[in-house]
Amino acid sequence: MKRNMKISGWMLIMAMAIFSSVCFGQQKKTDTVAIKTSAVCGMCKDRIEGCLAFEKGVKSATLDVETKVATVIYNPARTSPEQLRKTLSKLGYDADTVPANKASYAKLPACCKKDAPKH
Ligand SMILES: [Cu+2]
Repeated sequence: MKRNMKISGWMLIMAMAIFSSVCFGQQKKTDTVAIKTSAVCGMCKDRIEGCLAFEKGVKSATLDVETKVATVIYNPARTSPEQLRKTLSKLGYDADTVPANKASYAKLPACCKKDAPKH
């Protein structure tokens, strides 16, 4: 019984060492990409930032409503700019040369559509 506890204690330390090295490894390897979107307003900003934040491999995402540029810090081992553009398209926004997915774009609130009258 005592011996088992000793072994499991060592295993716990080993597991923590592996886990922390994985975490540090991921923190080092990040890239930044700026993607031009068709975002219109603050709602678009929240939608895009909120969605990208949960995207696999994304460390952080910020959208500038003025320039419509989404700046994404990501782990290149887990995602790519192409993948991020696809995600934006699926959300209903243009992303650089990738046009917005038509069905998703149709579901956006009127004020968030790129061809909506200025408000
Ligand atoms: Cu909007």
